[in-house]
Amino acid sequence: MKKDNSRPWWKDAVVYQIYPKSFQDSNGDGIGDIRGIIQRLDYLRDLGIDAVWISPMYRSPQADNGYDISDYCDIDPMFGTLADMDELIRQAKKRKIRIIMDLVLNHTSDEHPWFIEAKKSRDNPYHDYYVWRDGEEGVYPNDMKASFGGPAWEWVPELKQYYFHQFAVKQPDLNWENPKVRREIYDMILWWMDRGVGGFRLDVIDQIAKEPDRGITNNGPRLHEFLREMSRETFRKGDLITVGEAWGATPEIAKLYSNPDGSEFSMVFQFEHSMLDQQPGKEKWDLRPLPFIELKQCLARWQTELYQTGWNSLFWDNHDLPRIVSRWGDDGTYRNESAKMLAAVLHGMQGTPYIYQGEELGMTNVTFESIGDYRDIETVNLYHERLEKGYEEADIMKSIYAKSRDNARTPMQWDDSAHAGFTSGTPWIAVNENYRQINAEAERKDPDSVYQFYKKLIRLRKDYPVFADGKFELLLPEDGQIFAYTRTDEDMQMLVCANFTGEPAKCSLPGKWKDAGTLIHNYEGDVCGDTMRPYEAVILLQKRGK
Ligand code: TEU
Ligand code: CA
Repeated sequence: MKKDNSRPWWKDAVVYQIYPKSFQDSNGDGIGDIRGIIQRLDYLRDLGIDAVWISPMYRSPQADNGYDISDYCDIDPMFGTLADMDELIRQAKKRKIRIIMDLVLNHTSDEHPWFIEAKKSRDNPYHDYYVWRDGEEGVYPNDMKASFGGPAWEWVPELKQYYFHQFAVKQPDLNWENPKVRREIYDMILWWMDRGVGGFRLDVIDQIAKEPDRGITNNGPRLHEFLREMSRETFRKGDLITVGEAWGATPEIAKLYSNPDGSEFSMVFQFEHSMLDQQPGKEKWDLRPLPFIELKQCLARWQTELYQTGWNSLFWDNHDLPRIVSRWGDDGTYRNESAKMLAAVLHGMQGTPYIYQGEELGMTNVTFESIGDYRDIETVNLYHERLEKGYEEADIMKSIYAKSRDNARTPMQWDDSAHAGFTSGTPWIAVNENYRQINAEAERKDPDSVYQFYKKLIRLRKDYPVFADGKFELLLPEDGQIFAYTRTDEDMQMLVCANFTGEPAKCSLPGKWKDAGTLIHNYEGDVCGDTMRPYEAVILLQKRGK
């Protein structure tokens, strides 16, 4: 199959996300580390991915598992050393895997030297690196709230000022209006580029250009000006993959982030689809069943709007989201079938797919008995906040079981030995009990496993350009069970057809395609019948003009 060489490499790439604390521990302290990642690079090569995005490993007090950085140019001792990082980059390169670092540029830790200085006096040269407002103790500048609970303002009595934090109290927001802050950040990015990093994921990048006095957090007026400046000063000097995390993106905004002229990022990582199973206008904890037809409409709209004008990331899971097989599949009877179905539906679309560690095994959510077993600051704060507000404990736990970020953060399940082969010590967060059935070693031996299905999907993307460039068209938009679409390029047309439910579904689409080739299918046997079995999914391909 002919490859279009004018296409940037990352349009044919598949990215794997590692949450380093939970991936592989190499020294028995119960915490995953860089040496552990190096040990597992051959596993990743076998899977066939092109790049690995690793959640932050910089020096950090770990108030938010590394999303609170106290030194951008060093590795936290918990994860290893800078020399280990260099070795990881080198070892990954040998296997043609690029390392994508997670850049947290909206805020630092309150233990960052900049903030320690900033807090010393109003005329300290670092004071203006952060966002301050005068005030009186107990009288907040306004009623803005922080993401992890409580007000977005924290009082510093010595200065008689508040600092602004969109996340935890220990995550003060940086002041991007200050050109010195921007210069420091660009120099730091260039320093990592020199070390051989292959790309960056930009944490909550839509929130950097805040204007708290007007209540503006994301999509501030100067956002794209800052991003273009950053890109010009840094990323564009190399052949990098850059991905901007943007909860507040619309397709219009995404076209700016991922403009094919390369002025900002390679692609956008947006969450519209992932908020559909929460009550509108409420929080993610306020559950509602997934409105399936809206999901189709939402994904289809992004496919259509970004066609040739932008580029999307494709993902179900990350370190902030519950496990997709538990969320929108069936982690019981049809775990294997539904995990594969979800993979096929996602990987058939246009964009760069992201696989979150363990997703390729069909890892599931956890239900820890007590809040004491949870580690995530967001989950723990939510629990106490809702108890205080008078919610029933059982209801709170129900939300946590469905949506806690710790669902994604339990250790990677490598094999059926103690602690799933993740550590020889005591893991920092408990292992999911089902590791004896669900683990990488077993799935690599089993030709019918979720792992093998993912591996094949990754391969298909490399073999058939229609995955990267085919135009998307949604079929059967009103069907309550079937998710079906075509992708069409100059030569080929591909059909992705899936039953999104645990009940048989009427669908004659694959039948009409009876002369087409089957690229992948999650059941044995024919696909030509007019009924699709529970969670059945197939991808068919034919020459155009048929
Ligand atoms: O997440 C952005 C973000 O908005 C999340 O806090 C989100 O609201 C929440 O996870 C939904 O449950 C990024 C990182 O991915 C996350 O891990 C960090 O905690 C956060 O930024 C702060 O850096
Ligand atoms: Ca360790």
